[in-house]
Amino acid sequence: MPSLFSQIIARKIPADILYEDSQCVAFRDIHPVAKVHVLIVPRKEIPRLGEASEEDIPLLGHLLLTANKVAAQLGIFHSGFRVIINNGPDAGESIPHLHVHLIGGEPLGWGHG
Ligand code: D5M
Repeated sequence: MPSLFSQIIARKIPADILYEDSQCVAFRDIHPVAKVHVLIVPRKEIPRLGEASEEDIPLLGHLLLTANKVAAQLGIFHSGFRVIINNGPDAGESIPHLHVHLIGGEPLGWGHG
């Protein structure tokens, strides 16, 4: 069974998709914790960061550079933004498909995310 995010990537479940390329897709988080809250998700279904391997190093870098790109696209590149990856239960990871949270659009306290 494809993950929820794979179903969004396959357009089986609707989402506000802002960016996509051959390796990843970015769409707005359904429960935003700040004015801008986007998820950057690899097409490859890696369950979580802790299960990424050496072969995923270029993909992991690509996800971070995509955060830069989407931040610029949304006009928050210069005001600042935060990227977060939740890994496992204590971090509150709820969807077992690796995703980078891009958060910003307002001053962020440490309570965000
Ligand atoms: O983050 C999982 C995130 O996924 C959480 O912030 C809500 C978001 N989410 C859940 N369902 C959807 C849909 N259908 N569209 C967009 N965003 C969604 P985690 O790091 O696992 O806690």
